Amino acid sequence: MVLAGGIGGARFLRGLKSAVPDAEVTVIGNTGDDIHLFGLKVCPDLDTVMYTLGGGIHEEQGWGRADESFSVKEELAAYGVGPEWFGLGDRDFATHIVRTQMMSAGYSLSAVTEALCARWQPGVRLLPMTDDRVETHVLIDTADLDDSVQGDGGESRKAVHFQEYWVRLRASVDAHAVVPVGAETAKPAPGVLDAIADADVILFPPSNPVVSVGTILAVPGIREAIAEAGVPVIGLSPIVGNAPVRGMADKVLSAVGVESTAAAVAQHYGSGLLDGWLVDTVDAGSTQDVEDAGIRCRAVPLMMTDTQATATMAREALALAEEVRA
Ligand code: FO1
Repeated sequence: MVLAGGIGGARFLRGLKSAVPDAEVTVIGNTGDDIHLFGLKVCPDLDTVMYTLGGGIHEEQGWGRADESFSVKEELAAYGVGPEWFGLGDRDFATHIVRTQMMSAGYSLSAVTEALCARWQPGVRLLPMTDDRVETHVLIDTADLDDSVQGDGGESRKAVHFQEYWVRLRASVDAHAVVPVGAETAKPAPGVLDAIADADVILFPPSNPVVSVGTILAVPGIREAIAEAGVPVIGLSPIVGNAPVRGMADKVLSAVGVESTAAAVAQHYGSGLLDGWLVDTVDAGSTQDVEDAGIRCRAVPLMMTDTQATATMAREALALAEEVRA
């Protein structure tokens, strides 16, 4: 079982599938990044996993569809309808239309995700963390914004949707808090707690520990179920050499008071949750700190440069799982 955010989680899963092609893999996907745009429900992380494993992803970008065009977005812009900062392509739009249509007809997000996956055949069972609406918001200082993105004026702090923080602002201003709005009353989606209870091993890919894995763990019952599953829980550090491998994880880590180091992220999850942690070889010096925190730790190459390198990482994670199980 794997908890996954977007690009990092999806690429890790591709390596895992390559390493153990016959394994039954259930993925719990983050839905805190979801956003409603143009009356449509967009689920970036679920779609990134689905497209990546289903062969439809834009490889260089890591999100959205390959061979994409943007006629709909351009036509909307011609009507003055935005946001112009979020790149929804024509092919991608079809996914959001199908999802929204099914949800308007009364289907749950998990039922819709299953229907979308019937087309993409990702080779994993992809479950949203919850069928309830959860939206990650980021608290920022309006004084930090330049004029082009100023708020209405007056207020000094405001909460923006995670996508606005990530894509529009490029995480260029400090995040003072990250709040998964709605998580506290959300219920795990059908199948999520059973998948955790039935798992042989639980993996945290090198996804963002705050806005990806952290949001999944914020759904009441999920963290507890993982801690009590009685199987090895192994994570891979998204921080290599004190910087995020990709993305801007350091920005949101500081919002929750966690240093951008591989050891600090392991301690943030804690030994109550994690049994094992992989750090990159450049961070080999920090393995003792992690072990001192009660988490078995190994240093191995953690750059997901291609599927083969990622498959090797997945094998290392599974080997560490066997080591802690023994
Ligand atoms: N990321 C960007 O940097 N710019 C975009 O315009 C953008 C659009 C987008 C549309 C659909 C989708 O599924 C993902 C998209 N992403 C875009 C990626 C996304 O914002 C984030 O990387 C994830 O939410 C973080 O996991």
